Formats: sequence, C-alpha cells, structure tokens
Amino acid sequence: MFAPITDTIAAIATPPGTGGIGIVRVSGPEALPLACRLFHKKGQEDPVRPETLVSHHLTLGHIRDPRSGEILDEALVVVMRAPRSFTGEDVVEFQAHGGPFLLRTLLALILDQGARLAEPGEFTRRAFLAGRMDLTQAEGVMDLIEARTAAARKMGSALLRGELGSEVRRLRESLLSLATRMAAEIDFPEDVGELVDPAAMLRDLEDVYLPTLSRWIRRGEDGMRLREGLRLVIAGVPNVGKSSLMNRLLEQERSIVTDIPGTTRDLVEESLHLAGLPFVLTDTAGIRESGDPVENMGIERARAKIREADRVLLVLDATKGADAPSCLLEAEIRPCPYVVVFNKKDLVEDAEALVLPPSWQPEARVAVCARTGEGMDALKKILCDLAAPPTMEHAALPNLRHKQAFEETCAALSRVRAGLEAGDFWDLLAVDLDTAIRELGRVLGEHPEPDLLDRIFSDFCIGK
Ligand SMILES: Nc1nc2c(ncn2[C@@H]2O[C@H](COP(=O)(O)OP(=O)(O)O)[C@@H](O)[C@H]2O)c(=O)[nH]1
Ligand SMILES: [Mg+2]
Repeated sequence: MFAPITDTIAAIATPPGTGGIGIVRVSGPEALPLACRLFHKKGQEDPVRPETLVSHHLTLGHIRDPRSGEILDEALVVVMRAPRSFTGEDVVEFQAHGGPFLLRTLLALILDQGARLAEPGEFTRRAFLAGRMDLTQAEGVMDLIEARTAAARKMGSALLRGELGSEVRRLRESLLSLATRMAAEIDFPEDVGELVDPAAMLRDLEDVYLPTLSRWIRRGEDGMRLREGLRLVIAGVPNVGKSSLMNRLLEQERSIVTDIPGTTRDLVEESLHLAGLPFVLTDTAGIRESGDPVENMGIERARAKIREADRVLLVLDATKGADAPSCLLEAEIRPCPYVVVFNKKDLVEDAEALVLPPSWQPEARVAVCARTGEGMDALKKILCDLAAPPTMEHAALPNLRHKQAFEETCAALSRVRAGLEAGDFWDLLAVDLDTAIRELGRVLGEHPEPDLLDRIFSDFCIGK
C-alpha cells in the first residue's frame, strides 16, 4: 500500500538555539555511506569506512567538508544499523557542538551528499511504517515530547510502551475470531455446524466487550483533561473575592482586586499546575444586573465561559452565604458540576457551619480566606481530586482520535447486541461486527489512510 522507502532523510534533532551538544540525525538506506563521507577518525586523512563503525557504539572524530577538507567540528558519531534503530532503518546520529549555525552547516553538508530534509514527524512515521510501533505508540512519542506536566509525561510514556495498543489488539482479536467463526457458519452451514453460541456471544458482549469499551471512553475523557488541562471557571456575584481567589491560586497578582463591585470586566485566563496536574483557570466578571454596557459585555462573556467549563468554582461571601443573587447564579450554573467556595472566612465565626439551600448539589465545599491564604490547601486538594480522581486508571490514556473510534466501536457492538436479542440473521450481525473490528484497527493504524498519518505526524516537530 505504501511505496517502499528509498530515500534517506536528515534533520537537526535537538531544539533550536544554542546548547552543549546538538544532534543531527540521518535515517534511510544511504544513511551510512552518506554520513561517513563527512566523518574522519582522528588523525586520518580518509573518511571513515562504514563497515568499520560498530553498531550502537560511539566513535570520536572530525566532521569535515568533503569538498574543501575543512574541519567543521570535533564530534561523536553513532550508527544504529537496521533493524535495530528507532526507524527500523540504518540510522546515523552526529553529536556535535550545539551551535545553531554549526548544526545548520552540518545538515547542509548531509543534504549535499544526497539526503532529503525530513518532514515533521517523519522519523516516527517511518518507525510506524516499519512496524516498530503501532499508531498509539507513535502518538505516545508525541505526547511525551509535548508533555508539560508530570501526569502528561506518564500518560505519553504508557502509550509509547504500547499499553493501550496491546489492550486494543486483544479485544480486536477476540472479535476477529468471532467474525471468522460466524463467516464459516454463514458460508458452510452444513459442514461446520454451530461455531458461535448466541447466548455466549451475548454474554461476552454485555459482560466484557461493551464494559471494556465504556471504560476506554471514560479514560479518553481523563486523557483529554490531562492533555489540555481541566477548565475551571471562577464565578460569583460581585465583590465576593473571585479575583483574590484567582491570584491566590496562581500565587501572583494577576487579576485586579478592589472593593469596588464590578472591577473585573473581561475574562482573565491563566494556566495553572497543581501537583503535576494542568488546569486552565478563568476569572470572570461578577454576575449581576448592571446598567453599564461594558460590564454587561463582561457578564455575557462570563456566562459563555461557564457554559464551556469542566468545573465552576462558585464563590460566596461567607458573611452573606447563599443570598438571593447567588441562588439565581447557582440555578444558571447547575448543568455544570461545581464546587462552593466560601470566601472571607476570616469575617465569620465558623464558615464550615454555613448552610446551603437543600437544592444545591455541589461536588464539594470549602471555606477559605483569599486574603491570607487560609484554607487554600484544602481547595487545591479538591481541585486535584477533580482533575485526577482516585478512580482514574493510571494506564495509557486514549486521545480524542482513539476515543471517537471507541465510541464507533461501542455503537456497532450495541447494534450487534440488539440484533442478537432480536434473533437477526448472522450476515446482518456480521456487518456491524466488521465495523467494530475496522474501528479498532484504525486505532492501531492498521491499513491507515495516508491523510490520517499526515494529520497525526504533521503535528510533530521536525527531527522526531
Ligand atoms: N476580609 C476579606 N476580604 C477579602 C477576602 N478576599 C477578598 N477580599 C476583599 O473583597 C473585595 C473584593 O475582592 P475581589 O477579589 O476584587 O472580588 P471580586 O469582585 O469577586 O473579584 C476586595 O476589597 C478584597 O480585598 C478575604 O478572604 N477576606
Ligand atoms: Mg474580580
């Protein structure tokens, strides 16, 4: 399906800018002869011969411009012969000094020798096409590179190790075996007899396959939260201390705090990491009836933001509690899960004892003093539990693409179940079963459409 790879690619693999060392990577059938024309063992006039370089060993020498003979740098070279390399092809890496100009010159010399500049993600794409990894693992490489938090790093590393891929492969193989037996029954009913017991199949669907898929879909939601950050919106009526709370969480004076109601008019957004978990925090204008057109625009923005939130922090002034304006706001927020934060606990006897109307169903409640920071640890703990609930599995987490494929698989298998219950013919059920098998295959990247690969790999950086 894909043309065999005949060209050799090269790229700078280390990030732009100056560093102690910089790496230029070459991969493909010509990687060795091509790179060796630039490399001389110390004190030797002739370039090194490829067959003298031991795979996976470092060799010290000089990089020279083959035309002028000029020494460019002292460098280490490592060759990794096919198939024992990241791409499964012959790979050569130069570890030179990390000057951007030097690395660009080295890369230009390699391109002069006949290599082509690699496209974004092309090394990983080749690793995938060579069967070194499935598509979920390739996506794990990306997650790992992009990870900005400890949780995201763990998630990428589990994907890269193939944890999700092997679970998906197992389920797909069970379904394939089922489909094969069903096909045999359809095609040769006399010869094979009953190969699939409908009652057992129904049981497997209900007890194993569908619950497994639902679990993966839920994990996909956890994964999205860990990749993008839980969207937290701070909401409340004016002057309860929303901006003060925002600043406390960020530990910086980000949002303007005054005792004048209606101070915050626009959205103030910042990312926040707590215990290795990412959040996107938004402070909003206090919601009230206002005659000021600018404030009203801010209030509209606040409302829109609340609708997109994963969680709302509904801030109440502890001296006022759940007053009428806050009750109106609570009713508006309600479709979104929320946490009640009683602020200004310094101004009341016992903020923990404050009561909420019985109709309120917050996920949690906490009393804080944004002015001094009291109670903030308890709030942070609540936020971390929301972002990474104790029930969250510490396995490889599916991304949006996987999650969508699991939803399709789940829908197809639900149709199989309904068909079984209705006593449909095997050939009708086989169509939906095939859809399920195909969707799981897509997750792994079996028979991938090139545009899917383009979409995935073009998000990578060049050199990976
Ligand atoms: N006593 C006390 N005052 C606070 C506390 N948090 C905020 N304030 C005061 O409440 C007023 C409104 O605060 P602000 O953060 O601007 O409220 P917002 O309108 O909800 O954003 C300011 O004068 C703050 O100094 C607190 O925990 N205790
Ligand atoms: Mg404010």
